[in-house]
Amino acid sequence: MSKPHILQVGPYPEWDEAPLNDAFTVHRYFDASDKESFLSSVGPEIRAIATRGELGAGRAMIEACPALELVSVYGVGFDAVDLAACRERGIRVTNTPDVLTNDVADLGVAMMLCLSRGMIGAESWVKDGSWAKKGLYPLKRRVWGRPAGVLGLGRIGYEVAKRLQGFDMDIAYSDVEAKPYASDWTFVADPVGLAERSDFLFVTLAASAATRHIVGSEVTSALGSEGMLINISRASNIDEDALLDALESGSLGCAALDVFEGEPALNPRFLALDNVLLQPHHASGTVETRKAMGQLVRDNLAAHFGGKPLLTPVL
Ligand code: 8YV
Repeated sequence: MSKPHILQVGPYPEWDEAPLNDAFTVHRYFDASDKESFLSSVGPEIRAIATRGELGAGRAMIEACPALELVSVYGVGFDAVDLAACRERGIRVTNTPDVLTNDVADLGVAMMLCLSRGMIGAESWVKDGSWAKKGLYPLKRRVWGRPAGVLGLGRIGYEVAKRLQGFDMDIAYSDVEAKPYASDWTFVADPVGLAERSDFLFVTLAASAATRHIVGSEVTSALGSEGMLINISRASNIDEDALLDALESGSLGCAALDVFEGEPALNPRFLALDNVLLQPHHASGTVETRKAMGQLVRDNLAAHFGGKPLLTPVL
């Protein structure tokens, strides 16, 4: 039996490539120099798209594949997949929730600690000889016991809040409604109100049109000149120009960011700031989690082509 043809939008770790190529005839979009003519030549054969969270699949790609049945996303976020285009044609969509939750939460909390305690600068202090020449490293701010807010108490937000509990923090969260499983934490419906009572604000919202720029100048001002914003979700949840203005003026204390508009080509204004911790969108980037994500991408593809229920359907 001939193998189903799939379009691979971006590279995966090497351990995913062999099993993917064994099971499918894989067309590597990211290797094509002329993407448009590549799509018009292989598009008619494509029955599934295997993509990554941040790469997704836009309408033009979906429309270039008239026989498309499934988009399988390596990532929990599916905001870069044109769901309307998929719905119109009954195309199924899957993602990789759960398997990455704990690692993403870990990185968020690690960024908070790293930035608050000045660990990057402290390492330079050791390596460049400042410790010996200038003496003690400047004092930084404590984390434990301070008020923290979690904007979006889904799977990842919940795991962040659980970890913050270990630091005896005073935890509050915003979501569309109070969550029955969060009775230990304070519910604050309004993100500005949440920011007002928080020294650290984690953005853990699934991105959508409804959450676009939910963090803007009102939220950053409410967080204030001593506050820290931590984003491990999507850049679109934050008005990046407003964030940069706030960081440059000092109306927001600092920010720890794993995601950026137009990444990996981030706004150069970020690079000139010393009150940021910048990370290359790697919150799910552990060997263990990435192996589980790759397996789930393939399991969803196999379930679909085997006529079985999808494991983690979005649509
Ligand atoms: C990326 C992510 O998919 O889960 C998500 O939504 O953005 C990430 O896990 C990852 O960077 C791999 O490309």
